[in-house]
Amino acid sequence: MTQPDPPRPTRLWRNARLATLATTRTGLGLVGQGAVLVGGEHILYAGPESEMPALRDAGSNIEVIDCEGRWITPGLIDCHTHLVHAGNRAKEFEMRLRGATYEEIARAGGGILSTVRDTRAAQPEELQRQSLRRLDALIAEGVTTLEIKSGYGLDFDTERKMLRVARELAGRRPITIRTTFLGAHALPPEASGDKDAYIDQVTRTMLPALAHEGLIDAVDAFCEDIAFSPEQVSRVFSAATALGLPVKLHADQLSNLNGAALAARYNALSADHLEHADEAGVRAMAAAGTVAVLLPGAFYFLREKNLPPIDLLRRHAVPIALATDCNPGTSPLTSLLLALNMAATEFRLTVDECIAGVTREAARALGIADRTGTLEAGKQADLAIWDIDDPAELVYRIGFNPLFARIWRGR
Ligand code: DI6
Ligand code: FE
Repeated sequence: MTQPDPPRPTRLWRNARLATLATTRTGLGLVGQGAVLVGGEHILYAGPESEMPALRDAGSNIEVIDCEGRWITPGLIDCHTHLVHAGNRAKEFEMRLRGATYEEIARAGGGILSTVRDTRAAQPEELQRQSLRRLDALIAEGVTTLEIKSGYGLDFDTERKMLRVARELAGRRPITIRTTFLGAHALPPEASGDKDAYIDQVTRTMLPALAHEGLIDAVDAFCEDIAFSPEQVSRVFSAATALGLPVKLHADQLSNLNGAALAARYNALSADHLEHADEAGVRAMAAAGTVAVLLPGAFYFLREKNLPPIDLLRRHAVPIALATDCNPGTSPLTSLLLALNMAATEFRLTVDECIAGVTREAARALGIADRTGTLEAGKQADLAIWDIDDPAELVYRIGFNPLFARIWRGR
């Protein structure tokens, strides 16, 4: 079998400092005088300029960009969002300021269900319009890959509408979108309190049909007293696994229901939140290779007190990713850079952990580490170029965007 010709070099970014995040290097994989050579959509070389292979054709057709010493990182990856939804919950925010808790509002029919009402009522065009505004805010900070969950439909038609709108965003902007089916997010009002019957509908009707339509990259669930039990989540995960779909879980956010261990039992890509996870859960995640996705925006907005078990995650070498959790109820956050600062300030993550958490480890949490998340030959040419003097500035600043340029698949 003949190998296809390697792609021809098309663009070269030179005179740059690189944070490659390459696993073959330590820390951020820093390169002082670096270059990134791209052929079409893919990286051909990323490393010291002095070691770059000689260009064929004397570089005649290659566009050369002098970065003037700026920093290049992999394009950022937001691996946990509920970006597609209609309306907002500013009124509930005011109720919480007057003393109501998130759980109280949810039990009284507000919370997730109020966003379900708005999302069901919105035409697809309107849902797209509202979602694009949030998407543009993330793109402006160098995000090149984004996960989007359903879960504000809770009926077949609206879950499908959300997933379709999510997928269609990729046609409207230069970005990679990964869609996650979160049918088991909350119990819809028409289920009249029967969670088991609703889970039947999720596993027997919604999931197979939406998977058949090709709308699902992964399956998520909310494991919590106000949502679904571990046993109900298991049924969702078994159905997903039978369809060949990877799973992930909103685990141990508000209480410890052993969600981390449950996720690990199904070889989940990630277990997310984890404020109440214990050592048994962390051990299970380590053994299964499940990524811990930490969501400092939700921790901040709910004024949580329980920190995720950072030291246990480190001790057991569980990979840590970070995301915005962009959603109208617990994390109305559309800045991944701010999430970095929060993760450092609230969780005491190091700068290296923060930056790896929105690049290499976030790619791993989405199961696409072979395609993006680092500056390495063979990966997609997803780059962020920054006007900074040190990578720590990406974590240190609050509400300042130093992005200089953003490249998605070589463009
Ligand atoms: N956990 C969360 O933090 C969000 N969903 C979830 O499962 C909250 C979603 C919302 O309140 O609208
Ligand atoms: Fe979430």
